[in-house]
Amino acid sequence: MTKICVLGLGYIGLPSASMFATQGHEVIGVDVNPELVSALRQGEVHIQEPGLNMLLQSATQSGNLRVESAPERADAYIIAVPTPLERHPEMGAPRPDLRHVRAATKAIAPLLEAGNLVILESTSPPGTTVHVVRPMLERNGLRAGRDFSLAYCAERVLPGRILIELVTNDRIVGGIDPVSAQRAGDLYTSFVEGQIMMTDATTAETVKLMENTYRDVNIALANEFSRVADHLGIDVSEAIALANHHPRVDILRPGPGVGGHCIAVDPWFIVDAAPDETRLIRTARAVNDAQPARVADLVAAVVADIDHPTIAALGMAYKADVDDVRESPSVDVVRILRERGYTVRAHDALARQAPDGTMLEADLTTTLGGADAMVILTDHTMYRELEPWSAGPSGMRHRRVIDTRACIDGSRWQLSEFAVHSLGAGRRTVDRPPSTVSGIPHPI
Ligand code: SAJ
Repeated sequence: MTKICVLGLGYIGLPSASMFATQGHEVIGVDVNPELVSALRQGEVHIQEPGLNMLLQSATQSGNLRVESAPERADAYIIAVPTPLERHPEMGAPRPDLRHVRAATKAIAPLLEAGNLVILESTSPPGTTVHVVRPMLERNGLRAGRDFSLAYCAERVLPGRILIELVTNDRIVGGIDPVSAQRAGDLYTSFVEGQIMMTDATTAETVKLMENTYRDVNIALANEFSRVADHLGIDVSEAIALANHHPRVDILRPGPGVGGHCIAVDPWFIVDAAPDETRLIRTARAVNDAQPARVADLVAAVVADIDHPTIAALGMAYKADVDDVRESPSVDVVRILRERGYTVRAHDALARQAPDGTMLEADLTTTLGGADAMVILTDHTMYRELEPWSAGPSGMRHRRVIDTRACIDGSRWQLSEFAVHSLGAGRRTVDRPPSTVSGIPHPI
């Protein structure tokens, strides 16, 4: 078995370190956050991810996982630290921020010995492994390829399914030479059941970015189709469902914007690497980044006839059934509405705090009680399963729903005399006014 040092115990590093430990490797999990280190040593997991708690327990109980604040000599080093963006509006496009990658590489360099393997897992701009990590590791005289192996291998797991996809997904491994790729691939075979494909490091880095950029551009297309549907007065959800019956069409879903620390971030790594070749990618980013303001405009239109309306915003996480509020478009929508003077109560089914640390509403009934409009921003299961009478005994003051994820059955809510609006719902709002059917019990 191999002694592995994993640097960065976040969404990817912690599951990976635990997975290697349960497979019998000796693993030192390293993080620079002392609170995180002590929490993990107590077996407390800071990430809401199905199965992760149990995996960490079994990894710790196996005696193969030790959590430390600094790296130690090992046979293999895996760098899984964050690679955020540096956003300076005056600078134009956001730039990749590699400070954590550089810090982790600097921490490893003095420990490096002949025969070691170093793998960069962090999503990184093309060329990071070869032009940033490699020279830093070679400062002590060892040569990558000759004395130690160096590879790149990003994960492609879907938050909410991390433990499943860590095992089942195919992996792309890129080496600075074929031996490095092979050695890294061999290490992952200890738990990866998917296909492991080899290439060079820069190609592997670019492939990861292409995957997420592909998704961002296609989400932008769905969002633009919803604008077209509003303009034409047709229902975009119906149109997309029909179009996706074509054997080679798979249009994604409109929403309030693109969140998370990947899809909204990674395209900028490609733009940064090839600024003159990436007009489409930039435009798609602009389309998606314009969605929160578009949702705020829709909310404003729906409550335009009400003095000092109160808005109940449901869902602060960036996507369904996760508690991650980082880079969430929901947070942008709430911020914009509040900047415009609206009273907004922000609730989330899973997250307890907004990114700025403010507490979110804890009780849905209280959040909805007396509100003039409810805007669903994240399609958590709790919200999908909402019933029109969910607003509790006092109920909402006005029965208006803005469903930005098209995740509730609008016709059922209309039967309870709710006016239902959503993105690209042209016809649903215009041709199909809420029908009042006598005999249906009033929801509140
Ligand atoms: N979204 C839409 N409409 C859609 C799909 C998504 O508005 O049809 C929004 C979501 O609400 C969310 C954002 O896009 O705000 C991103 O969600 P996501 O589920 O597309 O992606 P992530 O960030 O949770 O995970 C992605 C995945 N990449 C791809 O699907 C190509 C995952 O496989 C990656 O491993 C992950 O990024 C990552 O860490 O890179």
